[in-house]
Amino acid sequence: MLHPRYTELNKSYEKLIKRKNKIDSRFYNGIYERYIYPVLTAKHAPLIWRYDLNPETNPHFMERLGINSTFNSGAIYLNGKYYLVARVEGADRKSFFAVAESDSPVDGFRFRDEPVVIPDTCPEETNVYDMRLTLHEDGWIYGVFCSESKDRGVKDLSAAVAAAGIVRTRDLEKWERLDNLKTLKSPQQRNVMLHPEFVDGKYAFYTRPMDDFINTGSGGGIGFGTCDDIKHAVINEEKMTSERRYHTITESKNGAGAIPIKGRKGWLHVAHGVRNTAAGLRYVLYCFATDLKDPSRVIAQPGGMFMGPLGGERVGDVSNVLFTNGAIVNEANEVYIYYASSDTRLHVAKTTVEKLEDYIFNTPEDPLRSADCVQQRLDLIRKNKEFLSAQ
Ligand code: M1P
Repeated sequence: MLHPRYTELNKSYEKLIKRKNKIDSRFYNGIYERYIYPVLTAKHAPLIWRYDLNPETNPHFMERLGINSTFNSGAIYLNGKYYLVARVEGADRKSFFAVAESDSPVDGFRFRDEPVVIPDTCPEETNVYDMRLTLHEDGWIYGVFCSESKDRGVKDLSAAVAAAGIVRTRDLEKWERLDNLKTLKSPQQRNVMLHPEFVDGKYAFYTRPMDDFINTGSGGGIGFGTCDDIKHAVINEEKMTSERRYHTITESKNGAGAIPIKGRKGWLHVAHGVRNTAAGLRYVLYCFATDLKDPSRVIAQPGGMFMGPLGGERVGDVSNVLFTNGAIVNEANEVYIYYASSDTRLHVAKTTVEKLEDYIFNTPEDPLRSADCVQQRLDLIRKNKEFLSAQ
């Protein structure tokens, strides 16, 4: 017999999954629209992941395996369906991946019954998270994620090593694990993603060289490198693309976000930038474009942030964080950016390829100094005054 609580919880679960999302009319910037409800939360985790339904072994109907959060999600559009491969974090702090799918880009995401099983080929791997999904021109869907292990070389208990794990699949069901990426000059890597096209006949990755697990140290920003063999990927040389800069939103670190979107003028990137504050690290999203033929070369980078945490987004397990590792472009050229807030839940924002490109190529660059910022703003104000007086 089913516990009466189950029926009750199941009802609210179904209500949550079927809840229609709405554009948040309180927000406007002309660049994108935000939606009121998150598309995934811890409550979207199916009840069968959390409860033992058998009253004989669970007479009090207790949650046996809690879910803490569902956030940073890879995203892919296949045969008219929207798929998210979310980072799901258990109450035990370990993350795993799970596929949620919907016919709509903004609501209705339902997790498949079982999480993704990644071949367990690295015995030292403790945690996996933040998968970026690339539908590559070679026909495979690749997932590049952070594979974290304990750093046994130092005494500090919390010292860890981040590497880029690589899997591939045809159907988001069966996953083949390839070797972790090796970058000969960078001791650690996180926020690595595979470019969707071959570059000079090679597989191309955006990387994020780091000296340390948290601090990037000498790592100057988002790197780029190519390799011949995706099954045993080795990058000898990383070029810098979008660099960290003093007194900007990328001062502490930055990292690739969603797989680049092919625009008319360039590859469009939505990445994250991090600065340090008295209240801790602040993560925001920012954009840049790289050259269509040479995707290592930044050709436009609007100044400042594209999106920062607002209202309730500001609070969570790791507060003051917006992060993305997935966006979808559908056949109408609508762009859905799946962004997580404060390492707790996943939201969606909507724009179009045309608008994103307009934003990236027509927003002024960061002039890097207050005096020049004033001048930049004065130019805008004076142009507007002239325009208004001509009306
Ligand atoms: O906690 C904020 C983010 O921190 C990391 O990002 P980065 O490597 O740029 O510091 C990641 O662990 C990410 O998952 C997390 O959201």
